[in-house]
Amino acid sequence: MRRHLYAAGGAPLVTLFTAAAIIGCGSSGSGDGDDSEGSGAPAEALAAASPFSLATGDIDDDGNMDVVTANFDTNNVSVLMGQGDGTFADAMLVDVGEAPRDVKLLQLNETGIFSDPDLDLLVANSASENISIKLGDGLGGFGADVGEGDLDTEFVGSNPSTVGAADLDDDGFLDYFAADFERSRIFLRRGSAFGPLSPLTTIIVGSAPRGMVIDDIDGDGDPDVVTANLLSDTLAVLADWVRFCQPCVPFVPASAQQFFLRVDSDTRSIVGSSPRAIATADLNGDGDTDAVTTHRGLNAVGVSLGNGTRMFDAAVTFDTPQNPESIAIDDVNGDGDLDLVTTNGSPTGENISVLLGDGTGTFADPINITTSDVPIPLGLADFNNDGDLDIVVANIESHDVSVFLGNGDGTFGAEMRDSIGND
Ligand SMILES: [Ca+2]
Ligand SMILES: [Ca+2]
Ligand SMILES: [Ca+2]
Ligand SMILES: [Ca+2]
Repeated sequence: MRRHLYAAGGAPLVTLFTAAAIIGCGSSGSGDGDDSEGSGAPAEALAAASPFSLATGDIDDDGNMDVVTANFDTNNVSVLMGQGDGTFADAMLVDVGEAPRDVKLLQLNETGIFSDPDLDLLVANSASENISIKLGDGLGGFGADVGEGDLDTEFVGSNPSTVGAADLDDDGFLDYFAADFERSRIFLRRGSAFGPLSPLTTIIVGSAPRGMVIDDIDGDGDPDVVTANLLSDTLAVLADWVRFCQPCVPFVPASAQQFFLRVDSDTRSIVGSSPRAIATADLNGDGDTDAVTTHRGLNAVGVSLGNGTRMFDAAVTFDTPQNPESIAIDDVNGDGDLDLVTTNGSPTGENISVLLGDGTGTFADPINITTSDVPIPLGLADFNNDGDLDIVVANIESHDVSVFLGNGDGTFGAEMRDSIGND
């Protein structure tokens, strides 16, 4: 199952291989290690922890899937080039802002004056309260900044936890946004040929947005932003993005006006009990996008079926081990039905769960994979090119990544570890 980030007119801008790689935008489908339900600051036990987020993609277009991790305590991103067998070459480090919490691999400058088809890095820095945009050279190097580079410190407020980019206003340029956990809002700037140059817009989304994804929830072909709001137990769907000038000056050409983005539809669905990570896909095959969220308090994932509007049905829960954190959606056993994979147990437990789907939105009891050293962020991709999806996690405690090669039947092989280069 491939997931798409949308460009102008709804055409796929870049195809990512896992729901977790979006982003989510936590995430992406992927969670990123924040354990403090109230403040948004990482819990004490994880204060020096790293890496909080990962993303997958073929950075150098050699057919082998690669991984990047955002390293909270070392203020950098590790670039791990896959070798086609589940292992990675020595990590390359890219400096970013302070305390990076989320990383996405996206094609950020497909359009514009510096356009190229290479995957780029988009990072939310929680302590420096900004985002980093690092353009890839298609070889594994990430250096040049786009637009305002590391952007100014006011870009994303007090605690950017997840970051994303999509062409929300359909002008052909990606728009940049991040969810601010503490201030319960999204901060965004419209994109331009030069990168994210426009004035800042803020939108309140619900209390403590913890997870965020971009997907077409209402089926109109345009990208919507969905946040999972930890303290209000809701999902917010932000749709119908329009640009507007402020102030609109008469007789001044549009090119000289300042345009903001506004959202004209903000819909909340109650999904219950502190949703954390979120991922989206059509889980029951009815053509409508569905959402799945992790719920630590319930030790369960919640499946909220969509109905083609901007609302979701009440969540149906499926048990996981203690404290599910990150989630990814894909078909791990190759039967055509989407399955769920979670990491569980932070900050003390250590396992991964696979919940096989039956194509109706129902999931079987978890198959658990015992791990160590607190895996939190999660990705699914085929790292050894055998056609079977594999799992990659980043370990908060040991500061490395682990790959579990898939057997194609929902089971996975032994843990294979690789350094992320911050030893
Ligand atoms: Ca590669
Ligand atoms: Ca559906
Ligand atoms: Ca399946
Ligand atoms: Ca594989």
